[in-house]
Amino acid sequence: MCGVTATYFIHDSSHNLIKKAEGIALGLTVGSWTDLPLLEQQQLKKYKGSIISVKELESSESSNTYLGRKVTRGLVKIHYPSVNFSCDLPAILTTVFGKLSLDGEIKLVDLEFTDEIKAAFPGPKFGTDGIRSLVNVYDRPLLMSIFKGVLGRDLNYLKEQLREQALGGVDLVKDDEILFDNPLTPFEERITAGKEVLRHVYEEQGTRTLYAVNLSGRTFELKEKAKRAVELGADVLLFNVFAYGLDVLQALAEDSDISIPIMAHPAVSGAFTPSEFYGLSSPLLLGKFLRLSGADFSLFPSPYGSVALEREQALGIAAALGDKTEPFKRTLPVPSAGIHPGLVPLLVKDFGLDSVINAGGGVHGHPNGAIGGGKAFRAAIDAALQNIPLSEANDPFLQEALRLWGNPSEEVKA
Ligand code: 1AE
Repeated sequence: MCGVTATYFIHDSSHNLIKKAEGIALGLTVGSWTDLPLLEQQQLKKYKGSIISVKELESSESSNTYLGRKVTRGLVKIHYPSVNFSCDLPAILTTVFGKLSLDGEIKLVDLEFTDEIKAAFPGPKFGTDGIRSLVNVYDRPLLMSIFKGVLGRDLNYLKEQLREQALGGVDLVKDDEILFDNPLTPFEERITAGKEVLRHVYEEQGTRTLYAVNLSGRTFELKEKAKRAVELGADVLLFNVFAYGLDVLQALAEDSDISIPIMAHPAVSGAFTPSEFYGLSSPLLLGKFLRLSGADFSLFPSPYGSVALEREQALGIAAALGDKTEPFKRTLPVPSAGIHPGLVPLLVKDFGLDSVINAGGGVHGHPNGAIGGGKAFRAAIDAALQNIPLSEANDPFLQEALRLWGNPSEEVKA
């Protein structure tokens, strides 16, 4: 059966999940079914959606209270034949969750693709292994920091901030996602200035840091801009994919001239994912779809920081990004937001070696500045990998960070 199979989480007020499932399978494919003459029914058969399963779940008092009425909850799986759509996410999403996304308490939790359909998608160009060879780090999670407080600042300020971050020993530095092309720090100049700074740091201390520049602007200008970035020697492109659309990411990832990794930022994705009742699941949007569309990195809120995601959801994203049964390179998970060194053991335990520890405030807010922040994180990563409690790690920068922000990994154990 070639096509896609959608899993929906439904809260149904009419208490008839089978009828609801039939309505979806018909409504999103051939429209009305039983009212049509037999001949037409035969002609339409190959386009009809089919119900794969309907599973009723235990009722939930909190859901009933929240919705103000008693509902039946359930998981419904429906298969849509591939003859109905062209092999692109806009067509597939409109098929499985177009009008349906507007129709009451229904959430798209998963979408399974057959191999023929997967073959139409690029997946990451570099993936986890490719990124590791670019930074030449194979035995620990990578460390990334974020420019902060750079709006209204000039190139010299950015250069100094980049230098400090790199001297702290981070593997990557990314633009803040809210830094767009602007007269003080134009896109192209950020790239050339960034290269020069990072070359100097490499010459001084032998550590290599990559810079992810924010690819921004109007959709139809992005490809040319990305190619120019490659010509100028950019390392990585940061991309606010959900402000544009997954198909735009795919178009960038598929272009062989855009020969550098793409880092997907989750900005705007919170408009689609957090509700239990509506939207799309985080593992689907920030995991499966981003990987399919070609993101080399996926940023998402960790379960622990300032903007936290439920742990199960965050782990689900990472599982989708790294699922080895998929025919794509793996995407690096980047659990983020409000991360400080005291959280490193929890992140390493949850997301493993093949992940990126990412922090803005947790690097720049260190009492010894961004250099101290980077060093504190590197010491925390080393300790976590050796199973040494952070409080016992012999590193002054790390101990300073723990005094400032705490040490939740040991508080949890106690
Ligand atoms: C979920 C994305 C996190 C991000 O982009 C960002 O800027 C985090 O900043 P901090 O680490 O919370 O200061």
